[in-house]
Amino acid sequence: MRNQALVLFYLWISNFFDWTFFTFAFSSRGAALDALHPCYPFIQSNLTPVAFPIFLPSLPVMASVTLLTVWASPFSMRAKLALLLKGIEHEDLPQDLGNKSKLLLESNPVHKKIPVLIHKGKPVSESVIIVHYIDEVWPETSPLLPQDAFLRAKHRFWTDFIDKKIFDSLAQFMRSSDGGAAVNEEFIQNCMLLEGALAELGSEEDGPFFGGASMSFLDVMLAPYSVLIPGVEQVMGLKPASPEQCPRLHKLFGAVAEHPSAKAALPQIEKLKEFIQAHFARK
Ligand SMILES: N[C@@H](CCC(=O)N[C@@H](CS)C(=O)NCC(=O)O)C(=O)O
Repeated sequence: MRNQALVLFYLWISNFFDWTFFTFAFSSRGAALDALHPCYPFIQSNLTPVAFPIFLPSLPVMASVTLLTVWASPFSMRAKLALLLKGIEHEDLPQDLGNKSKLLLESNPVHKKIPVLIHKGKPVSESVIIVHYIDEVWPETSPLLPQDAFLRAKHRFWTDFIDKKIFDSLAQFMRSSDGGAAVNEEFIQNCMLLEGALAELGSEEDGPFFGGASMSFLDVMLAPYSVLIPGVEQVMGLKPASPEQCPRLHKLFGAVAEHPSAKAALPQIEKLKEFIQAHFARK
């Protein structure tokens, strides 16, 4: 009876704290006061405040946005870049794909792949879906998808093309045992198709990206290739499309290399080359 009364008291008090937190959070002075709130660590970590007095010493504090990553994965790079472009505070949890963590297996039980974005305890998988999610949940800063529905469809179409054609021809080249000349040619043709999309969708006057002066959804999808292509070229002899064949793509990759968020989200080419050498180079 006494225990039941205690539990009820905790429930009541935590609801009260929750209510006051949200009242503050959405007021103009609220943001500054949030950190003073006794339940702030729980709200940040998505642990219910009911547990506050009981479990505080034993609970791990997890950030409200966590990214399960592998630094060399182009798919992880996309998610990381979207978070950085939008200035979203987050924590990276690097994963060992040779020994998958319980957290990864539970967060992405279908594919068991990185990246996984965990937001307020809820996991979102697949890089394209993650970047969509980030853009929808944090729409104010650096909007990625265009307002216009037709242009959004175009971004989705070319994203699908990047994953099905550009990535696949690059992966086939890396796996080929005959030097990969035929698939290399296919890769160049695919890059030229993408060049056409860039000329159609991105105004050169506005800037180098699909989004003009700032990165858009398609730029985030494509950015990892600015390190991946030179990496595979320098380690495995891929022949990339020339600046004459793809002038806009070359400018876009140059601009990605200079972009502060991309610099932080993408690995150094030298480091990536070591990874490619160790994992893919033909013996
Ligand atoms: N379509 C997925 C691909 C993700 C993916 O292939 N991740 C790889 C690393 S680059 C992975 O986790 N592989 C682990 C496995 O296949 O077991 C996405 O866009 O996120």
